[in-house]
Amino acid sequence: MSNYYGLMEKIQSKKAKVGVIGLGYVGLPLAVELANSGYSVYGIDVDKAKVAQLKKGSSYIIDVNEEELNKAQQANNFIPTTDFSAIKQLDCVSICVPTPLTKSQEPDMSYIQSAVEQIKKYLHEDLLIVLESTTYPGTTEELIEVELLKMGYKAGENYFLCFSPERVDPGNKNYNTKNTPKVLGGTTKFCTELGVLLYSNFIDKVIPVSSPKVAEMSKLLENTFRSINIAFINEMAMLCDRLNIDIWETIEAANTKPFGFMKFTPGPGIGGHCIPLDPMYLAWKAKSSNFYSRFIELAQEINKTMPDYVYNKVSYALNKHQKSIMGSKILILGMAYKPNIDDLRESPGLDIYNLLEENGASLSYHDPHAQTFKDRTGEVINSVELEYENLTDFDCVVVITNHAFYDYEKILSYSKLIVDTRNVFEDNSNLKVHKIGYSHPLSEEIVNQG
Ligand code: SAJ
Repeated sequence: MSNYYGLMEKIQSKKAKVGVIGLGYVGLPLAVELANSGYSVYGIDVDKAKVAQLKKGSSYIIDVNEEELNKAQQANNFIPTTDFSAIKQLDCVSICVPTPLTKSQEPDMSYIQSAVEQIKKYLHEDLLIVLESTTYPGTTEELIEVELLKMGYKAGENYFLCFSPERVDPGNKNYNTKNTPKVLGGTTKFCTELGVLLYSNFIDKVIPVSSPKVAEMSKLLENTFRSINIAFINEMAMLCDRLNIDIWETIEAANTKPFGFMKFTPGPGIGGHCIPLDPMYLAWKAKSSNFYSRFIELAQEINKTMPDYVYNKVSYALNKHQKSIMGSKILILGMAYKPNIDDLRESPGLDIYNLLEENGASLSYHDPHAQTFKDRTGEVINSVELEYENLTDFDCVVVITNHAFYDYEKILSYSKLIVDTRNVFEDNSNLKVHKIGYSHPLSEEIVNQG
């Protein structure tokens, strides 16, 4: 029988030793928050360089400042290590490893499976295991509960098992690990209670649900909802373009409705570690249950076509000046997947860069945060220096990511031709600006060009 009450007391008194497996954008903030709330935390990662950097008190995660990291280490509450045998002495362990997609767009569970294999090596009675990695409903049961049962460990009896989805939004200055409400579902009532007790000691609001599956599904629902709504507004942008109606003005008008409407904005496509991937986990699970979710697949398809739409917008704009993509000097401003961060994962800017390059553009990019990337041929491309006065040298400037860094008045004043994918130039009277979700009526262009 479990020592449920003993573990409860250890957690409540913060005598419990807690481990975090995976020290990325989810695990490192979690580990530091846990440590600074008074727990002794082992941060376990397979990447020796990450562990070495952390040991030197240096953070590689935008949301973990070195002051917080050093505070945890000075209190001897945070021990970074590559040694999984630390699990032997842990009372609780959270798994925060990646859940990417394979090349065939299926869930890649290898990181979770590797973490579980390590836990199995050092498993002991009364360990509380919390999986945080975003995954399809049923993962906690299939990859952890079933596996440990084969070793004689029954969740809720001689160890405890929960799922609690991460809700980290990198770069978000308002929401962090501590103040973002956290959903948590345990395999049994005891599991849920212990998981809620631990997480409530360093997170402001913890929401218990009846099972790991509900917790797994809630995360995918959140992000699939977002993907579908972004796809919808992207499709409306392409429609409004065709109708010479400004989608951006239309959205602002609709957004005055105080109920029953939620604002999303068109863009060059969707990037990041969540929105392009999470819905595919749900679609895969649906398909494996003989359920085909048309919404999810259609949303992915529409979002994936946005780079082509932007490419065609650039081609249309150059054509108005009797120019072609081939041979035109084009500058992309902003390559990161969203403003004011350096993350290039799945960024649609990369697709647009490749499309323009494949079609013969003389291409450069600038990004104040994402200084370098590899193009489709694997060549390293570096950001150019930005001199606003030199924007006149380019046949077209394409705003892909609207970083706060940019002086948009200077961009407007010095550029000969602009394609705007973020509505940074709201005024439609300037014919040198072509934005997604709107097209100048032909009559206007003829009149204005005399
Ligand atoms: N995007 C649009 N139109 C929109 C919103 C986003 O085109 O109306 C694009 C962005 O440009 C970006 C992509 O979608 O390329 C994803 O943007 P995002 O704002 O969803 O940012 P992410 O990927 O960092 O999403 C995270 C998610 N957080 C977690 O999964 C824990 C997401 O659930 C959050 O809603 C989101 O942050 C947020 O609200 O900032």
